[in-house]
Amino acid sequence: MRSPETVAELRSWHADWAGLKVAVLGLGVTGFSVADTLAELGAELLVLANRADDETADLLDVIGVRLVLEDLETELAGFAPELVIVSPGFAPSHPLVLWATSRNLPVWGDVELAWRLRDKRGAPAEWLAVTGTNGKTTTVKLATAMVAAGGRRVIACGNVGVPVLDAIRDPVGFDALVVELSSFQLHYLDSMSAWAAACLNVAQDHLDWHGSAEAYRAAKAKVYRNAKIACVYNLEDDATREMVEEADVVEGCRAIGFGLGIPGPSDLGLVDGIVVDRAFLDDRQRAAIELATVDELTSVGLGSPHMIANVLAASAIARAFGIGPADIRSALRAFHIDHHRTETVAERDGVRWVDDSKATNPHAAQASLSSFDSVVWVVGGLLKGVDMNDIVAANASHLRGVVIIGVDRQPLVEAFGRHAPELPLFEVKTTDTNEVMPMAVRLSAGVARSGDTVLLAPAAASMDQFTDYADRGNRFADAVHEMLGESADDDKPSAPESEQ
Ligand code: UMA
Repeated sequence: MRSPETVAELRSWHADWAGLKVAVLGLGVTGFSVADTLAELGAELLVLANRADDETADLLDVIGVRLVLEDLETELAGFAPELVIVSPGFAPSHPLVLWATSRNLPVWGDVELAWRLRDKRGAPAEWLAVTGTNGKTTTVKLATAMVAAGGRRVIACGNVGVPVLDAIRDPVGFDALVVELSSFQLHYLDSMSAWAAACLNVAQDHLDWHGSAEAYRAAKAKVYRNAKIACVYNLEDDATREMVEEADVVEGCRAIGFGLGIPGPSDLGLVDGIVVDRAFLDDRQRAAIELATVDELTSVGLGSPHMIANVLAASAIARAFGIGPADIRSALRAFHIDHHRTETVAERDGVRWVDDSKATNPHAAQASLSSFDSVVWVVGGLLKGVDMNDIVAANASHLRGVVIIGVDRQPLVEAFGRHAPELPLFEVKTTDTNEVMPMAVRLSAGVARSGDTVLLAPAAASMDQFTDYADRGNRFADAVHEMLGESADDDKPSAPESEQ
């Protein structure tokens, strides 16, 4: 039996993983990538999960790894692992995780394992790490496009959908990985030393998983630990600045701020409608470099304040990695924003129908609510333990009406009763998934007036009634088109990258 100290010293693909007894918790995208990697390295594996889809279970069988789906705690104890690797869906309070932590066993996430194994192909890629409550995926895609425009080999991975272990094993090899990190992944990550690290913003989310707002913030703050070149933070979000101030970083690492105002030296920001870098140039006391204009951003759907903030953060990351201003500009001009992010799906009789299904928490929903004057708000889903009173109170004055969907409706009904008792309020009570959106759309149409926006910005996760946020958004758009008698959009998006 190897001691926790010996296991902690396994820091390379070429270290001695053979025969190491590893329990892998979960068999989704993450669990499979972990099992597949460690099988290649000759470890002795047991995968434990409450559920697994048949296809992944079959694949596991093909690579000769044992899976158990019942009596998990007994099986885990019987296996007596030397290391436990946890999928992000497993909260620290999960009985299997508690079993391991209470025995002082090393408990890592897949990203911790990937960091340790990143030298498979010789000189490892640098990591450009992005976290935050909202905007992660767009920022990761922007930064990836910028680094690629600069002629470097790069991949977006992590919470965006491609497990980091798949990226580090890719035969192509990369100069940089742009890694989207959720708070779950950060909780189980300790060794990473990113080239550049960014936390875009921090608002309440995932309190049920983390147990408290403090624990959620502490997980996010880990993105900056041991950063090498740049800690990118949001000048308009004090929590991100405080995280950078408190972080232990590699000597010489710089703090780079981004915000929508005029930038100080070492910041990126806006001057007269121009996106400028005042951080990555020698004469930053007196000069700044133009990266793009707000008009250019608007023409590719990146003109709203929160999108400009994402552009600034991505630019800071790319500039920290040595990408030139002309490459950043060309990446921005060619950028395509993903579906379900404040996407107008129809306009008829002065009413605009907008799908922001990606707004899976109040912070994201607030960003889109602020973009419209008079709104019929379609809200609700899995609230994840987050309080809805603030967002209801803050927006009551510019709502025409509200349509509440999802299984968790009561907290919303109460919040509206408290802060907007006069507002027309409708509940979609059906449990038939096929009926939820058609009903929500009919109710919205009944209350919307010319000049209004009907906004699907649920401020909640989708899994109570839909497969994921993309399914929720697609069904909304379909229902709108159906009601308006239009044919549905033919370039319908596929599965989402991540659900916040
Ligand atoms: N499982 C159990 N019991 C549990 C929880 C999970 O048995 O209590 C098992 C099941 O076998 C299940 C599997 O674990 O099939 C699922 O594992 P998982 O929930 O950790 O998800 P993965 O498929 O491994 O996907 C994860 C991320 N999922 C979560 O964090 C919940 C994906 O982000 C990510 O893209 C992927 O790793 C690759 O890194 C999703 C997400 O919703 C899309 N992220 C959240 C967000 O963005 O806010 C954090």
